[in-house]
Amino acid sequence: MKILISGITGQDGYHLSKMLLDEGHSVHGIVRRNSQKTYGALEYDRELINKLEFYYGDVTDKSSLDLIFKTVKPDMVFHLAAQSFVQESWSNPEVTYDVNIKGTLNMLNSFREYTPEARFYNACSSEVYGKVSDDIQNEESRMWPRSPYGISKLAAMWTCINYRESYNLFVSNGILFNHESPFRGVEFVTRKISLAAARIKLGLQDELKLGNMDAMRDWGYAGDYVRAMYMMLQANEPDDFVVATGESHSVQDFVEAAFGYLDLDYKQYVSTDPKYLRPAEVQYLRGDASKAKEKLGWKPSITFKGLVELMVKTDLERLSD
Ligand code: NAP
Ligand code: F7E
Repeated sequence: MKILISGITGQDGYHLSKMLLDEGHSVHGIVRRNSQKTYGALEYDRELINKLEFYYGDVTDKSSLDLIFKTVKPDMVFHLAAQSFVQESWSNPEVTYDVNIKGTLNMLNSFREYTPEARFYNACSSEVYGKVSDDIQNEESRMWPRSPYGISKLAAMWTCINYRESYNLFVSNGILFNHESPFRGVEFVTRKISLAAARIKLGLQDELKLGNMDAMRDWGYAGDYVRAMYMMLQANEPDDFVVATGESHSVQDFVEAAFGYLDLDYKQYVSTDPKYLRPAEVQYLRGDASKAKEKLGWKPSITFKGLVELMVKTDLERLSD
């Protein structure tokens, strides 16, 4: 099959394109032109870059998408492109709405125009739950986003549902809870911690400043979550699915596990800095993936401890090379 991925240079783009190539598909990615000609998370794997087809485009530029859809004629589309950093969404709300809402609308319109028989995955997020009303969140839980990012993901998700219902398209939303890996951007808290712990161990850094260490997240492994995306597009019907581990841990738990793995006493290095606090915080998330387990047969493969150790170990190895 021919597969088109927006956001291919991000963490999930890396894991997804690798998995789809292994499955024997031809993988095509939309990349933004940048002055350094870098391929983001894909830069860790030059061999992978050489197996992918790239097209310059931007999801805010509909004409660039039209050209790509016309050229590739994909059988499956994974729409991952987004301004994905929650903190940044308060300082750049317009870009966040343009890319995440209008960008999704543009992708859907090109999809509908050129490949209406194909299948479309949209990357929604647990940030739509925000101020949670249930101890564990599923597809029916109240959605009360707490950031411009969360609002944009809610609007994009409903745009996808509306296109599915209005035009009979195969469009599915994955409501994915936080998922991490050694390919995670360094501004997100898990990678910020794993990289800092490795650097401190090697004497390259002597402190780590964080924001709200009591925030709790349901952290899974990105490699498992891209498998769920693919399963959604192989199902008989389009639908919306929560993907999560069902466990919630605090930022503090992550710090303790990461530093503990390297036999470091985190108290000597970690402190808080108000500049990393958010105007409105999502304090707690824990997802119920029962529907994905029952209907898709999906389940996660890596524990919280296993994930932390994988990230710290990889950062240590990369720095030691
Ligand atoms: P990421 O690492 O931040 O990657 C985002 C990707 O979007 C990058 O390839 C980026 O390209 C691209 N992009 C940004 N603006 C664009 C634009 N205007 N036109 C075209 N491409 C653009 O994000 P991720 O962690 O892989 O997440 C993938 C998707 O899942 C995102 O939609 C995110 O919001 C969503 N999500 C993520 C999580 C998670 O825990 N990771 C959970 C739920 C939902 P550049 O390299 O050029 O910047
Ligand atoms: O923050 C707290 C912070 O930036 C997690 C994105 O992939 O997942 C991600 O969004 C928590 C928050 O991820 C620092 O306040 C403390 O409570 O790693 P994060 P996020 O905001 O949960 C969702 C599901 C997405 O969809 C998003 O695209 O950690 N925290 N201290 C910190 N966070 C950061 N970044 N940096 C700190 O120093």
